[in-house]
Amino acid sequence: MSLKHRHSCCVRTCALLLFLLAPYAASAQTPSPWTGVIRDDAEQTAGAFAGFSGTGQRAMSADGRFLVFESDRTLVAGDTNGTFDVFVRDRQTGALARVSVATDDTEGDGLSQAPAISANGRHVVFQSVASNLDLTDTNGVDDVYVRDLNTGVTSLVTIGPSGERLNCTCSRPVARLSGDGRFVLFSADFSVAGGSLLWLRDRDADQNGVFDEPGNVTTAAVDVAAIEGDLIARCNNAVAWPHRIF
Ligand SMILES: [Ca+2]
Ligand SMILES: [Ca+2]
Ligand SMILES: [Ca+2]
Repeated sequence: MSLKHRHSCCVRTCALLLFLLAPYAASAQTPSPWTGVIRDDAEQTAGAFAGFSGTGQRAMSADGRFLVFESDRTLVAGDTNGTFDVFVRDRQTGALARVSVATDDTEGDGLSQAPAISANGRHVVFQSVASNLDLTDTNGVDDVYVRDLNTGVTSLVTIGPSGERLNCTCSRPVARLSGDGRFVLFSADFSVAGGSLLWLRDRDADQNGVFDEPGNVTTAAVDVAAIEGDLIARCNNAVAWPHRIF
C-alpha cells in the first residue's frame, strides 16, 4: 500500500470516528437542565445560600422521583424561621417544596428533621419541635407529623390508642411509612401504661381509601418483646446454622 493510499485510509477512518463520536461530544458539552438534588443549576447560579443541608436522614420514593431531606438553607420563598425544615425534591420536574408546614402552609416555628417518604411518593413523615403545625400541640417537645403532598394536609401522628399524647424521648425517633403511606411506624415514650417503644398508626382504619379522617385513625403498640424474641431466635438459629444469612 502506497503512502498516499495509507494517508487516504487514515483520513477516512478519522472522519468516520469523528462522525460517530460527534453526538457524544455534543451531549458532553451540553449541560443538563437539572442536575442538583438540593439546588438546581439556576439556584446554583443565583449564589450561595447560608446554612447547610443535613444528610443525617434523607429518603427517596420507590421510583427515585421524589427525594426528601432536611436543610436549614433558605431554599424556598417564605422560609424565615431560621432553622431546619424538611423539603421534597421532584427529580422529574425539578420542583422543590417545603414539607414541614401546617395544613394552611404556615411555616413551622421550630426545627423539623428526620424525614421519610412513602414508596409511592405521596406521603412524608417527619419529626418537629414546632408548636404550630397542629392546633392541639401544647406539649413543648418533638412530635411526629405526616403530610399528604397531594392534599396538603399535615397531620399529627404521635397520638396513643386512647387519644393520649405520646412524647418522643429520643433525638432521632424511628418514623417510617408503609408503601402506600397508610401505616406510620414510629418510636415514642415507652413509660406510658402498657407502653411500647414502637407504635403503629393506621391512617385509614375504616379502609375507605381516605386517610386521616377524624375517628377513623388508630394507634396500636407494637410488641417489641416479641420482635426481640424473634431476633434472638434468629441469632441463635444463625449460630446453629452459620451458613445461613439473616
Ligand atoms: Ca427554615
Ligand atoms: Ca410538640
Ligand atoms: Ca378512612
